Amino acid sequence: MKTFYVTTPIYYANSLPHLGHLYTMIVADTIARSKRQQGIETFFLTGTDEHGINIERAAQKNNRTPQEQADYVVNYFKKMTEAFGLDTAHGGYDIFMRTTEPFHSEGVSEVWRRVAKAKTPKGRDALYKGHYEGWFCAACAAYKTEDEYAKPTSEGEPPTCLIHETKLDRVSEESYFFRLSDYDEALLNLYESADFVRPESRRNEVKSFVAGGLQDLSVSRLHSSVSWGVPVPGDPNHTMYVWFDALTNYITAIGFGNEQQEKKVGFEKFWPALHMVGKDILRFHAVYWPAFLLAAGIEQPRAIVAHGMWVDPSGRKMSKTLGNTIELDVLNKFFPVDAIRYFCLREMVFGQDGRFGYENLIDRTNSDLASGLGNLSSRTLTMIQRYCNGRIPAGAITDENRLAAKRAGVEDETAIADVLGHARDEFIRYFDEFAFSRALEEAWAIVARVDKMISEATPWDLAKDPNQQQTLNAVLYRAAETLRWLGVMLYPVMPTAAREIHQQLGLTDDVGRIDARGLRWGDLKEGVQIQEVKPLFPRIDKAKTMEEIREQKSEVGEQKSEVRSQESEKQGSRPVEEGSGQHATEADAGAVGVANFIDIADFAKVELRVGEVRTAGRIPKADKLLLITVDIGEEKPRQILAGIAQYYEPESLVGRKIVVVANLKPRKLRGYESQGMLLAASVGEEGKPVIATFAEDVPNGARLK
Ligand code: ME8
Repeated sequence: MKTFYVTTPIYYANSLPHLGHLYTMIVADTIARSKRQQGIETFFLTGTDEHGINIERAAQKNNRTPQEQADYVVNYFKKMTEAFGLDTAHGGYDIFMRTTEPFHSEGVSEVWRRVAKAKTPKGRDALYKGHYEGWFCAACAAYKTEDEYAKPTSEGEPPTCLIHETKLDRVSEESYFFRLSDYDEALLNLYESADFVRPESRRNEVKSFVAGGLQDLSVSRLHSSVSWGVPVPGDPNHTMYVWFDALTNYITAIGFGNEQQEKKVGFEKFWPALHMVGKDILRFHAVYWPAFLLAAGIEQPRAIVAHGMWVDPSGRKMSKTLGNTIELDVLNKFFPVDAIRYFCLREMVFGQDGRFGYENLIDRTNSDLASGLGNLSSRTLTMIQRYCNGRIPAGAITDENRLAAKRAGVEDETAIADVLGHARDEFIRYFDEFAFSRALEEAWAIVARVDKMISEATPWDLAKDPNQQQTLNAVLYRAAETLRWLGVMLYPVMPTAAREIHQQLGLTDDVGRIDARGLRWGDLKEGVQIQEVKPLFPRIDKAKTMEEIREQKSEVGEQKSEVRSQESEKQGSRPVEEGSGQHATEADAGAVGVANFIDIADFAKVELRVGEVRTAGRIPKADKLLLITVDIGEEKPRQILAGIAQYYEPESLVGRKIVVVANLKPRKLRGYESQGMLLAASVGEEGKPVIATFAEDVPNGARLK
């Protein structure tokens, strides 16, 4: 039997997942479902990357052990994968891989031992001990070369990672090195196959990186610097580099180097895999991983496919520090899973970056799903209910009715079968090239065509004339048969809606096991009793939903700040990141969506006062913060830091009356004490601040009640 293996990256267990992580899982899940439909035995892996300094630091910050930190994040991941129908029970992943599994240490140690014995293509030891001197970014879990960091502005300061804008760690210690520099030719050979790294643009990127020359890679840290990881076999003073450990998960999960998974899954049976990754980690997958495998004498992956990144509607990269990530619990609360899946695959041109905004998601759901596919399904089935006693009518047209049917706009059966067959072939072709957006365009062209046929044929008029019964039946059969095809084609993208379409059509075969390649026009049997007609995608009220999302986001933000401040109290004060007020690194997995009323006494605890801005200025190296002083009727003006620098020129604020939270505990930001908070509305998708002010004259210090 044919087999197929698809993986997502294993995500860092330092913070909770967001839309970006969900996206890769959706893409991999879609591919896995399509393979399963074709009768191919498929194994789908996702999971978490749980070792390394990154996790150690997050654990420390949250007052947990590294294992507790990993468990906490995994718990949330599992909740979310279940909510989004991506878990095993819903036909999604087959393994949620965790690098803290003992079988993984066993397997990765075996890979290390093999590499340690290996010779490079140039006949030298693949692994050697040396001394590493350089800079390391904990967030990337990567060593940084000069062109990958920003030099410090003042002496004695470390450089900053260009990706994470965080300070780098100086590493100066004994280390094992992997002799990557000897693998350039072997790697370039691999890239000769056009299918190995995809899409083409990414393949070229990787090729030129390797052709530019490779440096040896430090693959261990001293145990005294990083203890949370897999010890180097035979040298426990060293901990394996987290990427060596993490990448190897793809083979240990299916049984390489360990009996447990070998028995359960089978390495030979499923390897090689297709690795679906974001372009941010392409180098690790397309350069380091193949080189490790070459050294270990293990077959290469089937392909490494890199997608683009989701950015916010204004084109900014999504980041927790900017507070513009799309949170999974908000998505899950307001949108059907299939609408999210459809949107992700339709909106992002695969390989390029895509903009994600709730408003776009609502628009697409309403136009393509509620008015498009959903409407086609409900109008067709309702008419079958009404005009054909709820049974699938006959599609054939006899010779004497052919002309009348043609005049009514009813396509000939062979013509519509050809159109559909061609669209299906194109759909599959695009799908196999990961051009999901193009594939879905093909499917929606069919929706439009059949919709048009119905509108032209006006079955509601045909129903008034008994002589037109055959034509009426023919229209409805064509629409119903098209829906059956669409259900099969769209199942990998929209499993719930596809099942629903088939169920409402009265079909009992599992749509998740029907291969679109085998669809034949006319297999929908006349006389089948259709089932209760239910809307597939109810319309979303845009204004109301946007309002609710905004409310929910601020609720979530507040609860997160609360979690954070409790946590920081436990640890004593720790620096608050710039711009992190709304979205902390973690949300309490269970504390979302609770609408709490407060007593007036609670409100009275907040001391809101009228203030007048006296001075305002920027802060060096903090492009989001303004430092303002505000007269709130006290002896001395208050100093306040506000995250509004991207929206307000400091000069424009001087003399302005604002509202200040006067009894907020002072806190330090960027070395300045902030002695209050100004109030602003958070507007639009990007949460643009608009400062609250007064239409009438009010004295400084007046209390708001
Ligand atoms: O890199 N848009 O984990 P990670 C699209 N542990 N996809 C996004 C995204 C965005 N804005 N943000 C994240 C790691 N992703 C390592 C991987 S694998 C052996 C080790 C997705 O938690 C995308 O798949 O930083 C990206 O490659 C991945 O999350 C990075 O996840």
